[in-house]
Amino acid sequence: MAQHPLIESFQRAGQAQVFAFFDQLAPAAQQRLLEEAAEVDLNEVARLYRSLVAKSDGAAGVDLAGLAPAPYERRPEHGGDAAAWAKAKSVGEQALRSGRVAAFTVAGGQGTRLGYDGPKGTFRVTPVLQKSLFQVFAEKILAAGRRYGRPLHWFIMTSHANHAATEAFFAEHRYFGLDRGRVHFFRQGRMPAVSFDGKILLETTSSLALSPDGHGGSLRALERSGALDLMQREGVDTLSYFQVDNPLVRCIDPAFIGWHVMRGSEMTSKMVPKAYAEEKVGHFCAQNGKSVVVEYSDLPMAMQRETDANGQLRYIAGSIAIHVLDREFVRRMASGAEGVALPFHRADKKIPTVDVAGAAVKPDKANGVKFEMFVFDALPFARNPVIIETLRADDFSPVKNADGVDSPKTCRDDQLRQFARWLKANGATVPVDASGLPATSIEVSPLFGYDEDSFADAWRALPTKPAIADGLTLA
Ligand code: UD2
Repeated sequence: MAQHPLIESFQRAGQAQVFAFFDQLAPAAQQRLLEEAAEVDLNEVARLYRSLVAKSDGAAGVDLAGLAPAPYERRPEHGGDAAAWAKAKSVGEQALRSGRVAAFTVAGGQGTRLGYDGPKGTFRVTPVLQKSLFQVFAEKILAAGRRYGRPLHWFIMTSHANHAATEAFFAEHRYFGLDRGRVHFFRQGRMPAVSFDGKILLETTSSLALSPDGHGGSLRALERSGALDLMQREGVDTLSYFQVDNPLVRCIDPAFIGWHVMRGSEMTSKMVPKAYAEEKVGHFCAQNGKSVVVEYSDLPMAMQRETDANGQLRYIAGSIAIHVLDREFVRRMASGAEGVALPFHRADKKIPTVDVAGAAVKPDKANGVKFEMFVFDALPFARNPVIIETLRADDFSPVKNADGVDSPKTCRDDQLRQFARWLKANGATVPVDASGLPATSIEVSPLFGYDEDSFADAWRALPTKPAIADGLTLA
């Protein structure tokens, strides 16, 4: 076989199979394979195989010792300290006026459950104008920049698979009115899949089975891409993190940012009380004096169903993947320094690969393992972490599935309910059903109002209030 220092390092690591077909490949294909192989950290793969595959029977193996529900800041309407919330809001507004805050979206996921072909952010979600997820976020960020007199930087993490299409979508839509110099795309890292005996799998004879390294990969990707340095140059030290699938999210929430700043927190997270025991969200917990998130798949169902003396779920604090991160905390987590790295999780998958003759194999049961990091695993490393309650109706209605829960339909209805609530709170007559769903399709552009305060100001300023009719849009 052709000799090359990279090939030799794979041979020494017991991964010679990666180059089994190398001599038969055209030079361009050889080059591509070498480039992919150069992305692989062989020591990391060996370590992950030893700790997560060889030693384990495939069970999650999450340590539940000493686990208890995490404390959190309740909303004022649920008994929280109204004065502290008001203070947090004004501290957050001050942070926004001083330009310390940037928005950050993780958009590297593959969106397979939705069955949509294309970057998930390009999926159309709004009830009347059918705006895409990206457009909704862009307009919220644009509007918040205007409100606080400081345009915001927006960082968007993509994957190898959707990077070019994501950039093209923004260019085609002229960045939805944002200053293109403030919209920053970067790709997340990839991890190779391995067989159950630790061999890195080929997807074809000339390519590795590589997949995104999880949203936790965002921490190292922020560092590697130079985004953290850019933030530092721009005086940004606070990142408002959210997922691409949730158009209801308050991308820029002054009270949330304020709690983070006020407490000198390195990572602040939002919780919603779980709707029901089996809801598929992570759980904020306390363990050995630290805050942790335990995924729904890792917390035994008996614990998820436990109730307290009032009959309320004990593990009530659901994680909806909305965080505020301190820039230097991200840098520390990304440094890979001993003892501060995010752990990897294993997921057993059916991984398309090739057989010894190089023929394609489409497995019908799991044939290997993918490795992913989760951003919420940073929480136990953060100084002064804070968890605050938010109202689901104002922050969380993701599009994940084609039908049923968390689908385009449920998300559309939740947007309609929010618009109706804002209108009613400001004196408009909007007929709604028992669930708050208006009878008519209406839409409020984030550029008109993107939360109850900005909406109330814009509504008040309207010289004549429009009649609420089907298809009404406030822009
Ligand atoms: C996530 C959380 C869950 C809950 C829920 C709320 C995990 C493991 N679980 O579930 O506890 O908070 O969200 O909606 O996170 N992404 C990347 N790169 C990747 C993988 C994902 O950018 O390599 C992004 C993806 O584009 C999306 C987000 O991360 O914006 C969530 O990904 P998901 O759909 O895999 O998470 P889900 O629904 O399993």
